[in-house]
Amino acid sequence: MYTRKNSRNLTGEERQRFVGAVLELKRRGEYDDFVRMHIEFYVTDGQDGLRAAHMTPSFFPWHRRYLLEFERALQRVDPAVTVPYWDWTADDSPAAALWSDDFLGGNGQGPDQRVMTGPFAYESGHWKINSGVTDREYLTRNFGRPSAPIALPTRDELAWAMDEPVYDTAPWNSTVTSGFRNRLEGWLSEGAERWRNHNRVHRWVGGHMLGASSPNDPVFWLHHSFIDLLWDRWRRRHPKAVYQPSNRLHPDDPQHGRVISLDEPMPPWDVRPSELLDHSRLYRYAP
Ligand code: CU1
Ligand code: CU1
Repeated sequence: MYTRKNSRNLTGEERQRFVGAVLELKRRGEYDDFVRMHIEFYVTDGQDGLRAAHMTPSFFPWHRRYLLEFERALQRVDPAVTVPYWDWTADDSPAAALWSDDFLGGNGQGPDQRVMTGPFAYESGHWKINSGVTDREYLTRNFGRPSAPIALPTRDELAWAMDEPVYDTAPWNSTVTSGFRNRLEGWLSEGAERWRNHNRVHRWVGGHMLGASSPNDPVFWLHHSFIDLLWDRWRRRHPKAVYQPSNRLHPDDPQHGRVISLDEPMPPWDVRPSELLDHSRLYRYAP
């Protein structure tokens, strides 16, 4: 049993050990295995096949297990390390301590949006992008997308998702407009407000955080640690709500074979969403 802390409360030593363990996984090649897994499971509505990770009810349990695998890898390097979380409703600007030189480094600079500061700058010599969706070898960020500015989600925007009492609803994809899952995952509506909550944060950081290879930016893990915390918070607020779909979809359902119900195994681990609902024996979140 261990604790995941708010990233703003990490001591200097805790930051250093988290960064050190991430860099060691990168050096060993294990980090890029995680990036490749995320690319492999980035299946959208427009594609065929099972959607285990995105645009799907199992968005939360899939990422919970993915984070646990990453955290176990970090802990094989340094048993004291856990994945901190980034509360982007509070630390909502480029001035947040998260982006300091001894933690995740700062914004991308220049026309190529290259990260130039901190341990994940290309010039540090330890962070070469090997599995991206482009052939750029340096990490990129573009905070707030200045060409068409967006802000991080506010508390009210997050509350709009957290207040929703139903977990998810048919057709279980990116188009559903009700249900907690897509209100937090954030594939909704059109225009300026198109990207909500979880997706908005990927858009706000920009650069590598935009696409299937988003775990190339280590902030991915801190973002998804907060998403995992929010799933907990939602379950406590709606104790009668259940994971949906709770039963296998009928073979005539157009989403049959495309989404994972409560007791169907989730690749690549063959773990069921029902086995991932309660993590209280493994870890907790510090307030
Ligand atoms: Cu993901
Ligand atoms: Cu994400």
